[in-house]
Amino acid sequence: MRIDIVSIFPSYFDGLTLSLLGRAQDSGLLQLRTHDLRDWTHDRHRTVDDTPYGGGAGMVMKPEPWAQALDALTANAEQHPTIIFPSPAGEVFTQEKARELASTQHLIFGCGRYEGIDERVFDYASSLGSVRLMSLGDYVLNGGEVASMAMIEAIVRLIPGVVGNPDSLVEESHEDGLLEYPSYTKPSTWRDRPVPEVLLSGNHAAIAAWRREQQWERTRTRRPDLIDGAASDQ
Ligand code: JEH
Repeated sequence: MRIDIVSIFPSYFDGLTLSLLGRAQDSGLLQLRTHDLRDWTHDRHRTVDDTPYGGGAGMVMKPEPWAQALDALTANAEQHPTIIFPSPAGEVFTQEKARELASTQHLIFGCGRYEGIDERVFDYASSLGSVRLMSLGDYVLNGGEVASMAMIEAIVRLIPGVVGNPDSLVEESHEDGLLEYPSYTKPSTWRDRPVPEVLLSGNHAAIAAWRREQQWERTRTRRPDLIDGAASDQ
C-alpha cells in the first residue's frame, strides 16, 4: 500500500514512521510519504490561504496548491487512488471503513487547516480518484492532521503482516460488537486490590462466562448505543 499525506505541517507525521508503521515500511508492505503543501505554491510567501467569498471569520485554503499537489501525486500512479479529506462535515470513520480502506492500493490524505479547503477542490479531486470526506467524530479539531494519523494507524494495522500479533486480529475479526472484558496481570493482589477470583480458578468455562457477562454489563452502562447491533446469541 502507498499512502501520501499532504499537509502544511508534514513534520507532525514524523512519529508515525516509528514502531508499527516503521516496521511495515521496512518490510515493503507500506510506502508512506509526507508532502508539504507549500511546495506547490509559487509566491514569495508560499501562501496557502485567502479570505472567504461571502464574508465570515477565518481563512480558507486556496484551491490551486491542492490541485497541483494532487496532480503530482497521481501523475505516475498505476491505480486510481482513494483521496481522503478529513473534515468535521464528513462521514464518520469507523472500524468497518478502516477495513474497507485497508484493501486499497493507494491512499492520499489531504489535511486542511484554517476553516477548511475551497469546496471546488473536492470536485476536482473526483476527476483523479475516489474522494471521501471523513470525520474522526463529533468534536472540533484545528485541522486534518490528527484525524489523518488516527485513520492511518487504524488502517495500516489491518494490512496482513503489519501487526506483530496476528492472533489479536483474528480475535477482532470475530468481534461481536461488545466492549472488551477487563484484563489483569500479576501480582494477583496489588495495593489491596485482588484480581477477580474466577480468573485464578483454572475453570475455563466459568472464566468465559464471566468475561461475556462483563462485556454485556460494560456495554449496557457505557455504550448502550452498541447494544442493538451486538450479537445476542452469546
Ligand atoms: C477540522 C479537517 C480542516 C474547525 C471548525 C470548522 C463544526 C459545528 N472530527 C473532526 N473534527 N474536526 C475535524 C475533524 C476530522 N476529521 C477537522 C478541520 C479540518 C478536519 C480545518 N479544520 C478546522 C475547522 C467549522 N466548524 C465545524 N461546526 C457543527 C460544531 C461549527 C463550524 C471548520 C474547520
